[in-house]
Amino acid sequence: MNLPLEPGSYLLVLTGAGISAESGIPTFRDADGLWQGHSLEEVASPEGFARDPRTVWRFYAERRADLASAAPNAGHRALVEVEERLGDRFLLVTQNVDGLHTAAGSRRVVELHGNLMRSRCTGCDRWPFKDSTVYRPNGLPICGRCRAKGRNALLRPDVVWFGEPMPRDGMLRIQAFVDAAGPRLRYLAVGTSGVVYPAAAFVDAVRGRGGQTWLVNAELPANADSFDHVEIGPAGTLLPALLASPAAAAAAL
Ligand code: BJW
Repeated sequence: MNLPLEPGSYLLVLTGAGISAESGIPTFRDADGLWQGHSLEEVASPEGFARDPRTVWRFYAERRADLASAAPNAGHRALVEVEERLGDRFLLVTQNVDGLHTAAGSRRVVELHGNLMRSRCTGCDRWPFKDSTVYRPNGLPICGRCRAKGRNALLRPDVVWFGEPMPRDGMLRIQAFVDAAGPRLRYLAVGTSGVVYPAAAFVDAVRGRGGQTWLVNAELPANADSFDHVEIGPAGTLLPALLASPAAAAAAL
């Protein structure tokens, strides 16, 4: 199938962990949804961090280490190509914190759940900063600025945990894009289980405005019934065909 992008149409894409699976990055819920026996809520919530910051930092340090050897795959690259055709009529919203869309060359990206390779302080308002440090298993990172003032505030990864709000600028950007697109909006969700809000509800918002909706996923997600078109399979294989330009799609016939 080819996703028809008539002249003037807009494409809003939502990606989840599934698009990075073929880059070797584990998804959250595919196996048993556990990390070393801990539930996702234990390692991805402010309450979990307050209770056991060492375990939470071990989870993120391990993922930082894994990311060092990961590279974008054909699914990421297919999204770069369609962005090059659509320009400002394209917006990519990712729930992933791995930065692989940007590494592939995507430019119009909203990182809805933050970025794994940034940290911020839990005690002061210093700006989030790039941080690829794989903190030692038993050490806890302390903010250097707070320490200089005699305080021991912990650093935390600059990601969005359960119960925390989405970045305001990102949500405003999505709203402005949807408003500009009006009835010319096309929506594509890729590699996401459709259980985490607000992202899981984007499809209903688009349909409520008369936009058409597509899904590419390895299996039927929780919100599959909300989509007009569903393709089941690996994103790295399906996306290049779905998003091929009309000329490329015709040549492939
Ligand atoms: C492939 C594939 C291949 C595999 N090709 N496919 C409304 C109703 C009910 C609950 C809520 C609601 N509104 C809010 C909530 C609460 C909560 C929530 O959604 N809870 C539900 C779980 C019940 N939401 C929140 O708390 C959010 N905050 C919020 O709403 O704030 C409101 C607020 C306003 C004002 C003030 C204060 C608060 C925050 C959610 C944050 C989620 N954070 C995490 C961690 C991020 C950091 C990190 O990475 O560690 O985000 S949790 C985790 O889940 C991560 C992911 O981005 C997210 C989604 O997971 P994803 O991407 O879908 O991955 P998987 O593993 O679930 O699925 C992968 C899929 O890919 C599978 O289907 C595979 O089949 C498929 N796949 N290989 C294609 N090759």
